[in-house]
Amino acid sequence: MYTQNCIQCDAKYTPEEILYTCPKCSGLLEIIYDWSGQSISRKDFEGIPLSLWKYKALLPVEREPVTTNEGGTPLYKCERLGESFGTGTFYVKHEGLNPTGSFKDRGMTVGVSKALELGMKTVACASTGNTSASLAIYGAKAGIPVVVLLPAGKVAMGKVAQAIMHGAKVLSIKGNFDDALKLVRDLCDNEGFYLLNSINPYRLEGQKTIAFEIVDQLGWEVPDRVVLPVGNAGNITAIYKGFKEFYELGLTDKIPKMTGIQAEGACPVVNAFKQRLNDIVPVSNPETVATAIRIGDPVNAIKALRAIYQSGGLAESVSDEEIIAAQKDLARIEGIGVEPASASSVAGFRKLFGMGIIEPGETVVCVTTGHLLKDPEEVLSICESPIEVEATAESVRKAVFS
Ligand code: AN7
Repeated sequence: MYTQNCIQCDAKYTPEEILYTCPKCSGLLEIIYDWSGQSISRKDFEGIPLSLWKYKALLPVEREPVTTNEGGTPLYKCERLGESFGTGTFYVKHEGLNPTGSFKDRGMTVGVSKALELGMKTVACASTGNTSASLAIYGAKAGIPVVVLLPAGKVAMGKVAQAIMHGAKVLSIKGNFDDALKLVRDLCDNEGFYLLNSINPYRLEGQKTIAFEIVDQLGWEVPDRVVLPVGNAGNITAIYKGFKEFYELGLTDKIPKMTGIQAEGACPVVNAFKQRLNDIVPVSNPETVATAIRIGDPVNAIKALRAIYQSGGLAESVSDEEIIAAQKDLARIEGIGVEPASASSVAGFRKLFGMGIIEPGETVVCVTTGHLLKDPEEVLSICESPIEVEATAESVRKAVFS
């Protein structure tokens, strides 16, 4: 049993109500479970291969899910890169290895399953790219139409390719992501489309499984800190909720310090955190190489700031240069290929360790949220070009040894 609860005025709504914010006070909603009378123990999860639906008992979906095998992503131990930072080993949870190449699939398998359960006929979202790619495949699999609104000229090529190939109706909006989100909210309110941005509390339920998997992969240990990129601020909220639920169920004994990283040109959550505020002042012209997190007015900011304060975590910004350096180091030292937004987690970890804020000996997990192939154009713009050679053995040898 669960309800949709307002985080602000604590009003409670039944699971069937189609709501994105509280009708009474406009507060954000979250799914709250009543697990009393149910006994959930570590044993229930043992011996089952890692995947999102391994945790169905803790998810708000009753029907057969719309799934393409999401979750079960690797947790890599990064010894060499950690040594080069001077921190020692840290972990990378590589969410880029989900079906569409980003963590969004966790939210969408749950969100689209819920859409069918609620009898919704069309699903929609605004997106900096990954959300649209993900919604497109789950809409295709569910056999329902998908409408996505993208900020024109600011979405990485791989993501647009996915959205159009999987049959979504793709609109390119002459504005930024924040404009596109306002427009799609209006469209959903007026046309009865189901909104699957991270303001949808059901979508975030899928994403909380990142926390469950980290605990599972560490053998029921909870890391001291989880570092991740923050854009619309849904994922940090969701992962915190996952750790909190395991803790409240008595399955674990602590909650990690949630550490959110934003790009310098798009960092309203960091600005709010540094002034110890409970809400943000939007950034009007966000800009960064990490287009996935080029967001000035994150809808989940209030939830994210709560997650950060309650867990004793923090928020920090990184420059585009620091993001690119971390992206290259992950690729070349650890063999982990990520898109720029994802590399911001590792860039932030490196910076915070350098500042003495993250301490030696902490167990740290950085979440890399999207795959390298999402944004090949950025890669070509920051890496050496292939060397053109004549098709002769001599010119090949010359080029190899030059
Ligand atoms: C790779 O696809 O907002 O803080 O519309 O694609 O939960 O928003 C993407 C966000 C981090 C930020 N890393 O997560 C979208 C979108 C990658 C992302 C984020 C995104 P949130």
